[in-house]
Amino acid sequence: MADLTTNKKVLGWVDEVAALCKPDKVVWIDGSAEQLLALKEEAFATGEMTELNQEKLPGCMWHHTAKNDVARVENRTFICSKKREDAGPTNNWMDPDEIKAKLRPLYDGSMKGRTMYVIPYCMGPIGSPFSKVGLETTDSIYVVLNMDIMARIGTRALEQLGDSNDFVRGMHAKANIDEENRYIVQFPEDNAIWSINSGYGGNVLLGKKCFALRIASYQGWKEGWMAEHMLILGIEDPTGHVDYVTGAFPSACGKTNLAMLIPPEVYKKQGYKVWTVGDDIAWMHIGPDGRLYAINPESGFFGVAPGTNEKSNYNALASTRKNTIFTNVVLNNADNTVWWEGLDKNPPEDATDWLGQPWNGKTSTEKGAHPNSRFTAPAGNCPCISKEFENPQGVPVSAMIFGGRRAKTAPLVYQSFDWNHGVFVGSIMASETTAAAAGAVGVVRRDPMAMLPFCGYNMGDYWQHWLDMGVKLGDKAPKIFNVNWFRLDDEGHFIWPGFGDNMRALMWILGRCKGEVEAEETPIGYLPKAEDINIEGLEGISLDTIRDLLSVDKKLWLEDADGCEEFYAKFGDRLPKEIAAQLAAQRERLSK
Ligand code: OXD
Ligand code: MN
Repeated sequence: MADLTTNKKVLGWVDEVAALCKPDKVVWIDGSAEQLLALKEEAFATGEMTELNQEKLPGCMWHHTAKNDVARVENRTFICSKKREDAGPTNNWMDPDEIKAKLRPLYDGSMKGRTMYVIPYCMGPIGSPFSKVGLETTDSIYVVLNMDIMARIGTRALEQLGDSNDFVRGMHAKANIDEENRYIVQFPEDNAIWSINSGYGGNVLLGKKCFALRIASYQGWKEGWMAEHMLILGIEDPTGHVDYVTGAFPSACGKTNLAMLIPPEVYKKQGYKVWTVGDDIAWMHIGPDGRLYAINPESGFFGVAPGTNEKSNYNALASTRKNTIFTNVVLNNADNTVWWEGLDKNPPEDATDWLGQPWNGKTSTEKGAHPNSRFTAPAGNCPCISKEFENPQGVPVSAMIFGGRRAKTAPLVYQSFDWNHGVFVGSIMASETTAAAAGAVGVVRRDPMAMLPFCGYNMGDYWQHWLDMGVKLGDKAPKIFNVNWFRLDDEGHFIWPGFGDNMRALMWILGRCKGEVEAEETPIGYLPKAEDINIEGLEGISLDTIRDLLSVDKKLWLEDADGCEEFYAKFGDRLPKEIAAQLAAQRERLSK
């Protein structure tokens, strides 16, 4: 097959990868409908993918991974900068030459008897000055078909690249899906990613976490922009004006749900609407007017299936009704559709579970779908996709929100005093483990800006980069907030209803951005007055409940400050002085 480009750097790199992996043939992915259709047919024929009911779920497919290959593997993920201290204390590190020497034999000949696909892809809208190109080589049709949903692939990506050498070189090989030899390695200084022995999305769709967060966060630092683990949403008011908000939450804290929320009746009847620009990643640049603008580098959603239903996230479910890949969910043999825990109360009897085994949902005591089973759905399917989704300049950001799962400490919503205090608020972000997940309840995992597994360089330098961006943005900087949907009552029940009702906190946030609503100054930041959170139409929530949700327990916050100090200590002299000063100042305010 003919090469798709004359870019010598691209051709040279593809030759090198082919010489190492030794595939029987090399196929360039041009992204055409015919080529993708032929690949689907091939995957159906080999059993790699299963075609679903084409009347009920047109264009949809089912796939299951190996049992040992169902999630991102943080302990096998490396940031291989030349110097260990440039990866920082929160990343695994190995010397780049050493790890290459260790992994090369694993790649060597791993594609014998297989085809190597070369996928050119563009992260961000084609034609945007903020988009970036990558190439991924892989021996997996599943990867090709997922990349087609998650990124703009094929000839158009190569056209975006032109003769430039500025592309991320991503080398994936399934090899034997051997857990012991699974490695997800980023070389930020070389624009390169090596991923081997996995077929799970987060490890192998290299445009996503590996490039758009780990490599891009490093690029953003060097080039003066930001790559963040953030959703992007727009709130349209009854006059048609849209304000945009980004939000960083650790994995499994409801980013996709917040990004696609349906306003409660009280706002809907006034004409408010919510539009989704992105559900996972935001790339942000300072625009000509000095404001911060965000694009979503992805073109699809790689969402968690279990718990997604008509009520919890109508828009996400609707997004999966066509041209979607389902991974590790239940296959309903009766009508060749899919099911997962939390979809409805009617599990299929004649089914295949995520391991590919016969499964009866009415009698089985085992789960049919893996808890981390996924849908890969085109963003264009989403009923509330923003009309700015393809805007090459992105959308202006009015507010940034941080949030985690905190049973007691963090109030429903609060605003930082200013940008630097907001960076501090992001740096102390944490999420508590739940009884279901870990056993020990309330164990705090620090996850600054929700970037712990995704920051491609020393997190101390990353905080300094945030502080520097604040200086550049000056009074045009977005306002920074923190939210917590997960406060528990004494019986361990969630107090706040969450989901669409989170709009009530977003409306306070927008009110603050516009200077329309007052706040109480507290040691941790500006808090709403209880009566400024709209509770019209909320059952079982009174002003007293809101007061409770907004309470700040100084003792708990001081204890938390000790945890922050311990965490900060790991960074030594890479901890920005300003961040240490913010913690000291907060402690002092709390001790008064
Ligand atoms: C994640 C994801 O793990 O988005 O954060 O898949
Ligand atoms: Mn994520």
